[in-house]
Amino acid sequence: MSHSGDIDRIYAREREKIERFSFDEQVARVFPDMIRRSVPGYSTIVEMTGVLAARYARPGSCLYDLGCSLGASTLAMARLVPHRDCRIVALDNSPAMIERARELLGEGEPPEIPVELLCGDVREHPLERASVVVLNFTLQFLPPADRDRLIARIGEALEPGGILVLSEKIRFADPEEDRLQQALHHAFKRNNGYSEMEISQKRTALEKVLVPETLAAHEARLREAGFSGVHPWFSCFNFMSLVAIR
Ligand code: GEK
Repeated sequence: MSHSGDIDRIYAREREKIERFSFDEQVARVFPDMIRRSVPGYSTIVEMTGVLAARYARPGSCLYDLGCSLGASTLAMARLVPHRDCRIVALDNSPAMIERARELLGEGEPPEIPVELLCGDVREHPLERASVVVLNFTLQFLPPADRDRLIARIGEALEPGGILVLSEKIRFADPEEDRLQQALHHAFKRNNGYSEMEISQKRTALEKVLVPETLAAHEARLREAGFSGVHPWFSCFNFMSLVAIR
C-alpha cells in the first residue's frame, strides 16, 4: 500500500485487447502511485504549485484546480496560500476521481481555505474571476481542437497579474530529440519498477488520448490568449511546467 491508495499494477498482466485509457475507478484507486512513478518531478510540481499560488493569489479571490484528480495541487494551495478568504474550486470530469478526492479530503485536517470539489468538464464549466488557475497535466487530455478555447477562457477569467500554472508532457519538434527524451522517460519508468510490458501496454492505451504538443505551441497559444509573460520554471525529460502571467 502506498500512502493513499494501492500500487499500480493495471498493465502488469498481458492483455489481448488494450482499451483506450480512462480515469475510471481502478485508476482512481492507484492514482497517487501511478502518477508519482510515471511523471518525473510530479511531487516537486505539486508542491511548487502551492508556492506559486501563495505568491500570486489575491486576498478574497477564487483559485481553480482544473483536472484536479485526487486534489494534490488543491491541497498544496490550501496549505500554502496565506489568505483565508480565498476559495478553491477543484474540478474533474471523472466521477471516480471526485469521489475518491472527497474521501481523502474528509480524512485529513480540514483545509485552511474552503475547497469546492466539483464533477464537471473544464470545457463547459463557467469560470469566474480568479487570481490563480492550475492545469497540472490536464490540457494534454483534451482534444487538440478544444485547447485554444479553454486557454482563451482562462485568459479572460484571470485578473491582471494573475497566473496560470500549466504542466504538460511535451513533444519536441526535432524527431531525434523527441526520441531521446522519450527514451529517457522510459528509463525513468523502468527505474520506478514498471516492466517493458507495462510501459508498452500503457503507451498503447494512451495513444490519441494523451496528445502532447511542443513548448512553442503552448507559448504561442498563451500569448494569443493575452498572457504577458510565459516562464518555464521546471523541466525533466519530456515533462514541463510553465507559469503564465496575465
Ligand atoms: C494532479 N492535476 O494530481 N474536464 C475535467 N477534467 C478532465 C477533463 C475534462 N475535459 N479531461 C481530463 N480530465 C492532477 C493530475 S491527471 C494527469 C491530473 C494524469 C481529468 C482526468 O479525469 C484526470 O483526473 C485529470 O484530468 C488528468 O496534479 O493522469 O497524467
